[in-house]
Amino acid sequence: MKFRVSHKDNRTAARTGILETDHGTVPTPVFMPVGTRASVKSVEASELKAEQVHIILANTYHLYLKPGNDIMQAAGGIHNFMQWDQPLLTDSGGYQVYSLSELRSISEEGVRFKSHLDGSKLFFTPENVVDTQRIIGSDIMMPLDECPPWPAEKSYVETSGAMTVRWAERARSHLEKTAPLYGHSQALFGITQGGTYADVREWTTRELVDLDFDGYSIGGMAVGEPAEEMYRMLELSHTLLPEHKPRYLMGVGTPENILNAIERGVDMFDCVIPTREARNGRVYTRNGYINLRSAKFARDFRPIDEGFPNHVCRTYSRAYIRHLLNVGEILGLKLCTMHNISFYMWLTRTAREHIEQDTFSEWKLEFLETFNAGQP
Ligand code: PRF
Repeated sequence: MKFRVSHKDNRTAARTGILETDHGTVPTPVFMPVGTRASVKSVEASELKAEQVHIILANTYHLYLKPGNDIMQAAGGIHNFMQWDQPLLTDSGGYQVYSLSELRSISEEGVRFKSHLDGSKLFFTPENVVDTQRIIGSDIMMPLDECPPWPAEKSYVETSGAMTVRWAERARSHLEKTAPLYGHSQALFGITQGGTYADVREWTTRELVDLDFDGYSIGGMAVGEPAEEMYRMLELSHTLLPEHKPRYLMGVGTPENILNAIERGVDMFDCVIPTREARNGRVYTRNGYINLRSAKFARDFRPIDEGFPNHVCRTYSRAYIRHLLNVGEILGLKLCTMHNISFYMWLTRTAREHIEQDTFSEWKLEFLETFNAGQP
């Protein structure tokens, strides 16, 4: 994997770049739709491409449980399995173990937990999580980490952060003893932690930078802390992370969070918001979001967002999609999902264009003013 910064905004830390993988190049800043179980819910690979999606995310935890490593390897890896031939990033599963599974016990060796599917006992270590990601064959892998809750005692965040750094080191040395299985190369990022304690964040970041990863993920954010605290951590991270490596803010976020993070030097994002909300009928417009389940759209034959340049807005009305949702037709969920993905792709694409023209800040303010004014 290679990364090159192509343009730096002249007033903020925003930058555009190009991430090169063996499955193609990704312009940054980029949003990665979430395809946890090797599917961006209801949307095919060819449809993702049509919405100009460059890279998607999948999850080691879920894929390890089902279909399991045997089937994944027999399929020739995830790209082959799901027929997605573009870049793909996998999260390590650490975060999912904490949010989904029962009976976790964390030790220096790794994390013991019970599967949320059948209660079977499992054990993730920094080493076997790299092995599983070799089998999945993602272009970019994440090491096992621990994401502390917010708020958490400083002493806990310190101890946990130190262990995350040691786990990252173990992941790195194990990576060097293993090889890709399918002929394409696989990058490994480091994940910074430290919650909102500036000194712990700084310390974990410096340690990981010394280990020289292919890129850096900023973990432990968007877990309930005020947005201003997250922005403060991003400003700190910007001063510590090497300029020529990609930065990925994990699990973020709303359009506003994303633009504010881009302004602070972040290059990559993933979040379930656009796809999850779509399945509740919430769709994005440049004037804020609307809920298509509402009866007020029953006779509204306008598109979701008038003049928005995507397939769903060119083709269907609010009234039609509302009807589909209302009677439980699965096409309704799919059209909402495709629309929201395309909205997030438009958001990051437009951000890139404005960074290149040195007009990012003005555009951000203007976009947010219109977007927030329209909120219900
Ligand atoms: N670690 C990992 N995945 C994540 C996070 C993290 O801290 C977050 C934080 N919100 C989202 N996804 N491995």
